[in-house]
Amino acid sequence: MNGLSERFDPGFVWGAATSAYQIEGATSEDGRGASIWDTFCAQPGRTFRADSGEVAVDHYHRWPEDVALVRDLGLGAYRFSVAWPRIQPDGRGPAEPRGLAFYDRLVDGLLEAGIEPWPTLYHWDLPQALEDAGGWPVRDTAERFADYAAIVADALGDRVANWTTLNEPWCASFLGYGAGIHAPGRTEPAAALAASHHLHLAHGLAVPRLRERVPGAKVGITLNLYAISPADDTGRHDDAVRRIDGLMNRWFLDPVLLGRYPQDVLDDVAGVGGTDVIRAGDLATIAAPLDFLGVNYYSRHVVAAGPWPGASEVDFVERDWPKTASGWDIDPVGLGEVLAQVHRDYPPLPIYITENGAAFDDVVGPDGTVEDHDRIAFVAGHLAALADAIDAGVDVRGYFAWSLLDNFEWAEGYAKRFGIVHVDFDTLVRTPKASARWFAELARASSTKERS
Ligand code: IFM
Repeated sequence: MNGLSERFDPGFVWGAATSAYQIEGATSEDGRGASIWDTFCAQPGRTFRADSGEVAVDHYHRWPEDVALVRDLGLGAYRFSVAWPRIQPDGRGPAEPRGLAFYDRLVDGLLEAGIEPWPTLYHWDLPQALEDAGGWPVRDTAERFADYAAIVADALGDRVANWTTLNEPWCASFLGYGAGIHAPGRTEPAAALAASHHLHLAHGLAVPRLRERVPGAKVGITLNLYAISPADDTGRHDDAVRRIDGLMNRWFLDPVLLGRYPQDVLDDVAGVGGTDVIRAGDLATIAAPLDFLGVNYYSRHVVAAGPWPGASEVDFVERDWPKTASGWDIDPVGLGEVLAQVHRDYPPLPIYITENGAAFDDVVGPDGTVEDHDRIAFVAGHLAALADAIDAGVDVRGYFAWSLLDNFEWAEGYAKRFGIVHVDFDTLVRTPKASARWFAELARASSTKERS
């Protein structure tokens, strides 16, 4: 382990992460309503091989086995998401007791196993009924989210301390309503911007509702942040860097942590529309004080000015660089850059890496094992960069591997395996990969400070 474990404090949180739609399955059980992902997956051509989360990895029924896996790996924390359509099938109104009971059992099971539950309230599975009423581009969705957050807090707040409102609002808004490659599959740039604002508002409205109900709650939000760099150092591409950093990082960091949208991005998108939904007072709500920032880091984008002088287009440059099976550059240095940016430009706040990991084309050996040394190298490289950032003064307190299990990778269906635990998608048998054993040993050695 080359001394890696010794670079983290004994109190550092080691965990693994999942999300509801990617693992639960049982989409029609116990009163669950339809989500935008059920609808999206049913539309031809939206996901690889028309895959969906209908069965996923059947975590809804196999959760005791999955909790036991986390326990056996010796991880202290498990990050999961609550499916809004299980709690309020139509996104509004009274709670569905069977949906709440599922998370109740899960939280109890985690605590009995000595694992800290880290729920996220929204990981992209909006109730379809709310999308039918306009979805995230409509302000009412933010109000409905705050009500839903209050219901979950009332049910679990006596046992759950760490709460994350949203996972990756960039994906939910820009991929879902702009690029259309995620549910609900809309390609309306103005709606994407409006959606991003209402996601921020939903977060800001939910924070006090959580705090009222859960004394001592630690509340945060998870953002996916990217390292952005220019295609060369001539200075010609610096404005492309500014634009993309603005849209991918600062558009989400600034409102939540500074209480304002970046003026340069507002100027960039002035002709797009959608920002007229921002009302006086919204930003004060959105900037509700937080206890932590969740950072999901996967890769870097290298950008270049578009071909026409003076035009605003940006090219994303393909580098000849080692890549994951998702085609993403393996760039641990970027994690350090992202953390340095947050540290430099925003008020101090504890940070947790709530996701980091990689898809690789895992090979199952004749004995059923998966020797995923590429994934071990990926995680080790990122943890070394993380330790450097901590040494440089960034307050990072935990790391969650994405993902505990191979699962439904959204538009990529089951083609991309991110798990540290292999899942046979036919039999649903779980088998820890070499990376799980390595990660468990690192967590154990770090927590006990024994030499690895
Ligand atoms: O699988 C996703 C997860 O749902 C959100 N963050 C990125 C992961 C890998 O694409």
